[in-house]
Amino acid sequence: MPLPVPVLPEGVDPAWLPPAAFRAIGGRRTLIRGSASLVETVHGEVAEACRRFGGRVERDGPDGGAYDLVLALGAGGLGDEGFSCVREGGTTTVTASGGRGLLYGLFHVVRLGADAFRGERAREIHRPALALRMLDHWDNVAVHPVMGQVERGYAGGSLFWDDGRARGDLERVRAYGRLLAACGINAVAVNNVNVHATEARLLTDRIGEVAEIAGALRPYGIRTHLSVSFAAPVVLGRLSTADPLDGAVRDWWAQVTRRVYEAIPDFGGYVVKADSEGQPGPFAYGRSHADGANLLAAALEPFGGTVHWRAFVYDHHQDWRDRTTDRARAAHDHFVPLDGEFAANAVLQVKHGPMDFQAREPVSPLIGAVPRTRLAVELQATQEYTGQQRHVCWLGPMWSEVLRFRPASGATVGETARGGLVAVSNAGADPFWTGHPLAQANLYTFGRLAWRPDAGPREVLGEWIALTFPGAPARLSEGLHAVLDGSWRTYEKYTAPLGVGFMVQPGHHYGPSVDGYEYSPWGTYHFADRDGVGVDRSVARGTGYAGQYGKPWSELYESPGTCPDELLLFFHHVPYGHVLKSGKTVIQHIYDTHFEGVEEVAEASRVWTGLADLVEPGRHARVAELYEEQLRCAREWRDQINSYFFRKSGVPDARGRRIH
Ligand code: GCV
Repeated sequence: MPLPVPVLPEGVDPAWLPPAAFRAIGGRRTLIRGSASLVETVHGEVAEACRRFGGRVERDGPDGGAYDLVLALGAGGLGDEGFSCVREGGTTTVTASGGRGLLYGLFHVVRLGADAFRGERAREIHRPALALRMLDHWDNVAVHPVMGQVERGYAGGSLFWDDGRARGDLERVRAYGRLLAACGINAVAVNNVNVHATEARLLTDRIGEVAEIAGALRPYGIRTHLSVSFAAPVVLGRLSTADPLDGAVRDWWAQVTRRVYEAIPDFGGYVVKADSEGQPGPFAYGRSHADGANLLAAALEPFGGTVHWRAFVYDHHQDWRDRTTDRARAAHDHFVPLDGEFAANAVLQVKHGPMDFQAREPVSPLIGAVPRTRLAVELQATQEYTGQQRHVCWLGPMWSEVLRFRPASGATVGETARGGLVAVSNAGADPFWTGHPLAQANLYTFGRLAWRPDAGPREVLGEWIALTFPGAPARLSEGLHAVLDGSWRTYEKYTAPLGVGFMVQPGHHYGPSVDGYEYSPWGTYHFADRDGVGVDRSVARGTGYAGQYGKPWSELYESPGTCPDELLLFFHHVPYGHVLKSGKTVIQHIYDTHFEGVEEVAEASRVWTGLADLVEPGRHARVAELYEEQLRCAREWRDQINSYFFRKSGVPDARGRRIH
């Protein structure tokens, strides 16, 4: 039986799957062949396209019929997720070995649109470069008094949890799964890595609710994962210890995990934040993080599950006076000595930068430094530090730079992420899914880059535009490129300069506060004084962080003369008069970029205004309104940063502009 396409609740935006995106598939004669549960999903999609746009879909018909499109299971060797696509003699044929592959093949045809049915197409084989393409939701089941329902969520409440339990009506979750499948995502962790008391119970007596969500996501090829507390044996099991080497603890995890698989046979595994920002972990028992991860890996192993163990372990009670402790060093210091000790089904999940999802950071030196460990790279689609989905900040170019970076090991980050690519989701119950309608582009881009980390981000953005705005005239797609393509660099220009990071308001992290974290315990300092600014992380004079990289990066980052401009203040404390490779002094660069950043936002807002006749009014108005806020906030950043550095340095702007 074809699985009906999810019906979106009234007023919810179809994002990159508006019905019109399927126009080219409707009006054709389609054959679907093979049986597997996801084939029914494919059948449902095609049947819906035919219902809207005409055409016919047949199941398991004979070869040789005059079909426009054949979607067939059968070919071996393509893996569960790969597919081939060819057009010969007037028939476009997608073949796959597994149901997921067939579904991805269908969405490939949707992306091709009418081109899929023109002329001849040589056979192409498509396979994801990374087996795991995952979203982590930082969703709380209950509304947390400080963090709200979704920690660092800027898109309304949770898609999964409402009123203290799993949503009764999971049609929206099905629709979410469909959107994710259409960009290649195949795994979702459904709760916050900060596991509070209510959420801890999802593992045991509330696993049924997780199973309901898993049931809604499954038809779109998405496996469900759960964040768990390392202290669960104590908190839930009433054991006196959570020591990973204790036999009773191991038995407890084994039994609980068996019950999880009884409820969710295709369960993906656990995500763990341990010994991090107050979460419990193995350090309390004098054990290593490999001991901790391997405990859960052993419980999951009989069922084919994986533990994603986060490497975000650092001292968040640092004394700001202590110049020897460097938060940036922490992940490498903790985990490199453990390389080779993790079980095969334990994945070390590493944030892409050494600090915390700033607008500019170097690539984490841990990536490429643990060759005997399966590593997943974590990105942040939710824009905690990049405008909180009130600012347009398309992160495709940043992620692409990260994924193409070659650590000393020689392979790119994308190739090194054998354990997968993960993003903290930016989606929620907001009618546009992502708060800012243009932030949908980040979610889509993440999925496509996880499928193919070497894809050109601009090309991916073009796909998103073509799907989201079917039949968009050139003026609309050019306008969307104009406001999105450079938006990350614009954001970088008006916020913290030259890689130094933070300077945000403490707690919620929105808007400027240059010294907001300067005397805090969080290890996020800029050290500005009257002479200069930046953190000396050199080996010769500083914290030694630059030495955590292999060559050539360790040498390049070591000296201000060779360090890339955009990371200069991350690696060095330099005088305001230091001349950058661009030929400007640091202080003049700060002034210029902050004036430019605001002008670029104003220009993007003007471009958007000019698209009013081409964009549906509700969407246009929402973005226009958010541009007003972005412009206000960018001016605030400009004036606070420029005034701060003018007051510290006493150096006037060479161009005589007003600095407050
Ligand atoms: C879920 C940062 C965020 C926290 C988040 C943490 C993490 O510190 O501000 O909200 O916690 O990262 O990644 O675990």
